[in-house]
Amino acid sequence: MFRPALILTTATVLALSACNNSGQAEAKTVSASAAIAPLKSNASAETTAVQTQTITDGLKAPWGLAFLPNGGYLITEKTGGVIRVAADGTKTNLSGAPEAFVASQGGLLDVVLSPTYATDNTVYVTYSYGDRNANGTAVFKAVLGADSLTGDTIFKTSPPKDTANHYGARMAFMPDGNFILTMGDGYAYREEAQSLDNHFGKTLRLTADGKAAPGNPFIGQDGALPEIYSYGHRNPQGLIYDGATGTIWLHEHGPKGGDEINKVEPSLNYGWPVATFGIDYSGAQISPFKTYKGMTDSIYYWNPSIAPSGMAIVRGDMFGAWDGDLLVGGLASRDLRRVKMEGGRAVSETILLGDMGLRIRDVRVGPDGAIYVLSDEKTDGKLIRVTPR
Ligand SMILES: [Ca+2]
Repeated sequence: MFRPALILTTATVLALSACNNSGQAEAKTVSASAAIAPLKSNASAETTAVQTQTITDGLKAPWGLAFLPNGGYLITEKTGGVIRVAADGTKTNLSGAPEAFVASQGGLLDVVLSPTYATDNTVYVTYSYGDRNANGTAVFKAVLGADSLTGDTIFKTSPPKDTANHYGARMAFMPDGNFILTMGDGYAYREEAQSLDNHFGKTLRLTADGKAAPGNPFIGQDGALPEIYSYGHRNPQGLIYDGATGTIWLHEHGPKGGDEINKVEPSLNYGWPVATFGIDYSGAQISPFKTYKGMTDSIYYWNPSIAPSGMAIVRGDMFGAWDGDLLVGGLASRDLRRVKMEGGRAVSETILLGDMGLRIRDVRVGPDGAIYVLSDEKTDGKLIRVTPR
């Protein structure tokens, strides 16, 4: 599938400009669902001292991290395998992992435990399926054995694309037993994020078996895919469900500038590529609009970009006043960001682990309350535990 994004973009912008009779293309239009304008990142150095401990290293571009009940870890390597790491750091490469299309941003991607893991050892792994000409994001459901995965692919995004970029691929389970899967815009298909007849630039809500979950907002709508939960996203590589508040938080890569944190709710349009604080990598304008009527604003954005990947929410006492704050890994910024939250809004941001200079691919809060990060090196990626000093 190929559609000329640049031409379509220009047409879209002209059409939207024609609709804006005020001529105030740069004016901040207050969206229907968010009366408060998004806050722009203005990060400062973290003042709380932390210490780090490397649990294991030598990982091949680690991408996703999950915690096993026995104190061990499951890690996906984008260019390697699915790895079980024992509490002491010993690694086991599991047999039976799905065969991924490994190129550029594709490979083995996220990993989460099923909510039913305690009784059935079920885990979920996302990966990029296909080949150079036709690929997308897939979900593999498997039973975890001592040194194996036994399972099947239960879902593939459609239609396939011919780029090796913007797979989304983060997963988060919700209390109803369904899970959210993010899908990127495929880089060359950004206009498709506004169309409901495809999976590009969407969040999808799926059952434990990979079907469209009952109650999804566009079920029964002509031309709309039933898996879609929200749309108008670019490339979301951070996703959490916060059980304490019942909130789905997502972050997504902007282009040059305009990385965003969004509060995800069903049926809403998050704007890409009509509304963005970013510009194209060439320096060209993507859209004259930063916000747009009927589309939902982010709560927070970065300009310049940090290239966010991985997300967690601090819950518990270990970090004191950080309870309820969001953590976001930075690839380009080579650090970890703590976004302080008050009443569902971002209020400030601090920079952690900047002295390590590591591209951070994933961040999670463990069952012990500590923060865990994966660093993105090609052959020496690390699992690092972060605790207060
Ligand atoms: Ca947006």
